[in-house]
Amino acid sequence: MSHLDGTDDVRPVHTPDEIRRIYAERPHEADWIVFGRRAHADRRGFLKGAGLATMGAMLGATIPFHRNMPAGLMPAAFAQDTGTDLLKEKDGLTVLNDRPLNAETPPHLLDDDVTPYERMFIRFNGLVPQTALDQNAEGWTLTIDGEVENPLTLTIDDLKNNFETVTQRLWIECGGNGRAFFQPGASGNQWTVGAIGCPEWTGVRLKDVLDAAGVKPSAVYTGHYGNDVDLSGDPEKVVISRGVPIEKAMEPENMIAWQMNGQPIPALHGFPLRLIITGYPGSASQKFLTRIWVRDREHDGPKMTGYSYRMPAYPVAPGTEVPESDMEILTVMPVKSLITFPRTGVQVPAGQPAEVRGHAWAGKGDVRAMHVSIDFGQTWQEARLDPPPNKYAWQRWRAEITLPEAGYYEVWARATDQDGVMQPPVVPGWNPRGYANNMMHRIALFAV
Ligand SMILES: Nc1nc2c(c(=O)[nH]1)N[C@H]1C(S)=C(S)[C@@H](COP(=O)(O)O)O[C@H]1N2
Ligand SMILES: [Mo]
Repeated sequence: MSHLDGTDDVRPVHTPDEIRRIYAERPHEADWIVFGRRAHADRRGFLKGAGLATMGAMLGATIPFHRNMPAGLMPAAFAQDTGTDLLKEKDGLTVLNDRPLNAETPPHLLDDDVTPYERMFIRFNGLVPQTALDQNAEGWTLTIDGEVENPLTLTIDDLKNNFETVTQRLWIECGGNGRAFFQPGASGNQWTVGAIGCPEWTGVRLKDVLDAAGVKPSAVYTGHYGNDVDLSGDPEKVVISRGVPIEKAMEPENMIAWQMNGQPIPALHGFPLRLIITGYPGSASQKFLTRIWVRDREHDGPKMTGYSYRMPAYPVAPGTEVPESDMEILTVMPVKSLITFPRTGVQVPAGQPAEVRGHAWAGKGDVRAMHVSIDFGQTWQEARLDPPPNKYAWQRWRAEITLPEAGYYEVWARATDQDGVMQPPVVPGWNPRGYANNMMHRIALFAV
């Protein structure tokens, strides 16, 4: 049979937005609703007849393996409207992948002290959940269970009414930020320097909520869950579920947030609730938060095990095949900084002072010092470094440089953490998946 038989019956009648909504709300009837009046599944649940023809017409192609397509599974082609709608208000981000959606911010657009929505990087392992796209928080609950005396199921109002509300600027950096510079390269999003941002979050302390649940002495680790959906569309599949040691979870700066920059958390950043775990890779900061499972052992959810967010337990030569048993969980992010002004490649007047500025941060907490070099690291001048407005916010630094004569220069920027550990000039500690690259940021300047 030709799949496009009876084409007069198969005009697309739903927009991609409608299709996504129907699959989210009525998965069992979705094929029938979306793909036509005469659509019906056969005994094994596979779509055939006019429904299949409609689906083919909407895809603009026949489906050679249509016999294997499960019923009720939205075609991936409709699964996420990428690029257009979702990124509408984002400003100048570089899209690294559109399925799942991943986009980073060029460094010169990260100059704000508080990163605005428009310039906050986006990292997804799966699809943006429909609840977030619809800004629908109705009936949303957060469950705290596992190794606790009183398991809790809290509404957002419970969080707002029963715990102290706090507002803090907290940076989030993807563990894979800087991956693009590793040689040999690692698979995954080729983040350069822009998978970092420091918005202002409002919510409650994770610690207060865990205290209310009463963490048992047997607690070892947390396990975080959200309601985002796997790329396959399979609602049973957990996309990512990471956790942190219970001692880390109990630090007072971690938050369960419902606002970003004074507004409900936008769809792309975790509406309606997200966790913020300070100083750790961004993957610990679960978006669309529905559950925190307090565990009596190291958490083993998706992306917690194997090579995900793990580093070799010892230094290895680039390209080494490291056995899985020698991989350790990446925890505290290394000290790092960015030059956010001026933009790389611009001209500045020779022989005159010019301001260079940016931000510095460290997973351990405050950055101790900031230096810049205009001579490829021969000499260093100390920059003015502001204290953070609160712990785990990034810190503003400024330096005045003078490029002595016309020509090509590079500005290198180097942060030093509390223990005197500095950013390296070259890529540090090669690792199989390309995490935790904190090499110095540098920009090109032409003095004229
Ligand atoms: N539910 C959920 N939470 C998630 C992720 C995800 O894919 N799903 N990605 C994590 C990763 S790897 C990072 S770096 C941050 C990115 O946060 P952002 O997209 O708000 O910038 O979210 C984390 N939380
Ligand atoms: Mo990440």
